Amino acid sequence: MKEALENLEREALSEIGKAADKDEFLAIRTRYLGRKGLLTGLLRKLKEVPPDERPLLGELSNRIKERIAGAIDAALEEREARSRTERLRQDALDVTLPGRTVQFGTLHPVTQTTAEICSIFAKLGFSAVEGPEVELDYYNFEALNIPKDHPARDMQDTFYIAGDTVLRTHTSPVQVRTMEQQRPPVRILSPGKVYRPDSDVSHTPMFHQVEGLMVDRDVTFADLKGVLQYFLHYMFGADRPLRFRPSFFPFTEPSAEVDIQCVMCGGRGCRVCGHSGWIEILGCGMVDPAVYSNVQYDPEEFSGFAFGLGVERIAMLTLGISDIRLFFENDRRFLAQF
Ligand code: 2NL
Repeated sequence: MKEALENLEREALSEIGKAADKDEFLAIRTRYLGRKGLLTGLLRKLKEVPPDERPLLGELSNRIKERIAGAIDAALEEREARSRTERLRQDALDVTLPGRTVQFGTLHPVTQTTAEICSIFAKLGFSAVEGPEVELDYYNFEALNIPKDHPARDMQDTFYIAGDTVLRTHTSPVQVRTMEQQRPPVRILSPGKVYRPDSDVSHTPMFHQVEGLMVDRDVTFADLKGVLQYFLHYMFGADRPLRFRPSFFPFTEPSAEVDIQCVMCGGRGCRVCGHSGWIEILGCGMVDPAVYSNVQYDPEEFSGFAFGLGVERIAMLTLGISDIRLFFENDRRFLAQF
């Protein structure tokens, strides 16, 4: 009996030594230690041995049971530890590796320039207003004192949607709509897209404008000059010479255009400024009384000025861009530079 028990232990330990995976260990446990297992089978024969030998054999069989169970547990634990170490080795994280760089987008240079223009005028109390790009003839032309036979209304200069509907050719209609809705004091900017059927090296059929309008009691041409000089000195530097030249627009009287000294050649003359040393930067003037009558403002009580400028042109000058078409190709190598 004793020998049989010792053989059983030896065989069990030898099988444990050879087992390859968890299932095999569990199978060994069942086969030797289970309720119908080999050890239980041997113990059943205990009643056949003389009673005085039973306690020792019982004790021996208990120790064998514990040793087999212990060996299985130890082997399972060792396997578990080994596979944990292997997993850790494979999942090793090198915290000294450089991180993956995140590619941030950038605001389009036209968007950046529009925002900069608006933020300079904001210091003077101007706030931005937006409005429709598909506009009624009335707001785009009629209310601005642009007569029916004016060349700006030509098919060549305006995208017509229908008889009375156009793509706005400037953002002035937003300002007319604002004046219809509120009485002076008015101090607004109207940034946005405008459309004209031009397409060549210096014109795109869609471009961006910022217009401004200030109407109040006692607003004079001196206010216009002061406000625009303040803006241009912020935009191009306080030492950049300016000049106001007389001009004409149907919606302002008197009207002027403002030039800055050429930023490329410093006034000596180059291709950018057409060898004049000056670059036209905006148009402006005192709002014509004919416009006030269309929005029920009393021209005896109120006066004001308005101006309009092209954003692409300003962006080209401040950012050193030579071709307006670059703005609309959306080449990331271009866009990522700003
Ligand atoms: C230019 C000229 C200008 C205006 C726009 C304006 C708007 C209202 C009333 C009167 Cl509601 N005037 N806008 C005035 C003068 C010039 O733009 O050369 N733009 C690129």
